[in-house]
Amino acid sequence: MAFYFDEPSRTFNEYLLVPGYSPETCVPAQVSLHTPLVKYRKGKEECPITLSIPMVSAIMQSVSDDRMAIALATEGGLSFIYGSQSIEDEAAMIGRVKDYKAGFVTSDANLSPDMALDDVVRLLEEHGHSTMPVTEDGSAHGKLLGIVTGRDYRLSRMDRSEKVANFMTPREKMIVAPDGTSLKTANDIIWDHKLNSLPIVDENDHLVALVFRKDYDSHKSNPDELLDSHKRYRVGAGINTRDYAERVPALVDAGADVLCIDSSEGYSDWQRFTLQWIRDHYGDEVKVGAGNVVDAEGFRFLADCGADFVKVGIGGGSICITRETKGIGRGQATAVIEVAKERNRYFEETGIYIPICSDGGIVYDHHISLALAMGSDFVMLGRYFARFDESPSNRVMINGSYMKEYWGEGSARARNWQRYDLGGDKRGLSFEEGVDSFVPYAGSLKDNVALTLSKVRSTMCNCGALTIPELQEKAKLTLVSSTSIVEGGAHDVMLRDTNTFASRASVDRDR
Ligand code: MZP
Repeated sequence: MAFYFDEPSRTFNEYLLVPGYSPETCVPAQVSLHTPLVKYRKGKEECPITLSIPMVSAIMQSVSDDRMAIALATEGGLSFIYGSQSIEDEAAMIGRVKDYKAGFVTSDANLSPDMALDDVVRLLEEHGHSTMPVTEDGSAHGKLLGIVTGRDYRLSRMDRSEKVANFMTPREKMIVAPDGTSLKTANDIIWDHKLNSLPIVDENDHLVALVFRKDYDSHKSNPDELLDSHKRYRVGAGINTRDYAERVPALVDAGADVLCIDSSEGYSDWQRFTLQWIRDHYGDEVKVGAGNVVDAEGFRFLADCGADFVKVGIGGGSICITRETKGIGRGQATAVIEVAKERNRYFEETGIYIPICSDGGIVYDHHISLALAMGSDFVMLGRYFARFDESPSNRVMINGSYMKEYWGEGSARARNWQRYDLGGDKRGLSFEEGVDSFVPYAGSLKDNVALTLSKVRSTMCNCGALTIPELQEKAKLTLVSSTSIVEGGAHDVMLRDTNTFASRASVDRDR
């Protein structure tokens, strides 16, 4: 006979945290949000990779590319670059994150000396940048011969066919700095010589990057930024259970710090084979998360297969229709609570702590606090990050409001069939498990993450916790009745802002 769980499966919205004692030392400024990303012998050794904030971005085409990864690592979180693209393209995105040096820009509008003023005007229109290095072959890293800025030409007086070589500021009149110069030194040179930009060149006088005066303030180092031992941003990468023998080496070579098997359902031999292949070829050197699972058995299986972290959640994603389509899944809160208990049992038995990630279904900012309190070490978010400037999708105007496109990996648009693969020769999506949608545009990642985390810190203080482990230890959680959920929002008043009234459920979501 089938097995029946005793409890109904519940979502985050059905729980609240009951405050604990807050001593006077428990203030948001003192809260640390550091949290382990991969398994380690807790109490005996340091975790090899620790996140500064408990947020990672979803392994999705509409969420995590190199730009998102840089923005999120700057704040202390981590992106998993989507795997539903060619191995070369995914590795190139990883490479761009690892090569990125805050404040050092690879020039995308470049000239060669035999180009004409007309080309300058065209590039200006295309890229909007008025500073254009002139290199021997017109490439971003060619031998530097000069530079053209708005001060070098006058459109009203010059012929459009005039050669760049005749009006550029030549190399011998330029101030440059050698490769390896720090951002601070570059900035000092810019100020000392009253420059707008400073080209960085290698020992052969080839252009490496440009540093701009206007960028300096926005690139002052951020105390939380997530860096590797070479001071490069950390980045994760999604993999699948089909082409790992080719994809994993390419991603590791490109510098990926951690991998994650991206699958809608992880309690399977396909994950076991993938993890085994990685352990056979790289030992413990390559860190890899697995999932998704929603119960103790699934966790135990992936832990025994060697997963470095385990992702929890099936069917709770905002764009996910897996529960409707296939009737599988579990309420996210119940899944996290059960998996966290099993994780703790596993730790008691083995001394190895395997972080768990609550993936999908975070609607309000306080759901992050609930997920952490219930035992998650970090959360993965798709819809949340898709709303920001840094997500890869288009911003569009719909009915007078800006929206960003957001589509599921199981939608016909993403066609990520490997995520739903159950073996066999058949390849391709046979039915959709995700939708193609819009989410309200919300501005910059930095501002939104800061606000979200200020709420998490504040909740933690209400619970008397200054760290995530302390929150997990001290949290007191209560189920709420459907009537008390109504009481939880503004009620029995007429809101001045009718839009807010029309979508009460959007306080955090649609900010
Ligand atoms: P959310 O933050 O938008 O609620 O959920 C994001 C999560 O949904 C992803 O991390 C992934 O686990 C899951 N996802 C992605 N695509 C689909 C789909 O097409 C999906 N069904 O469920």
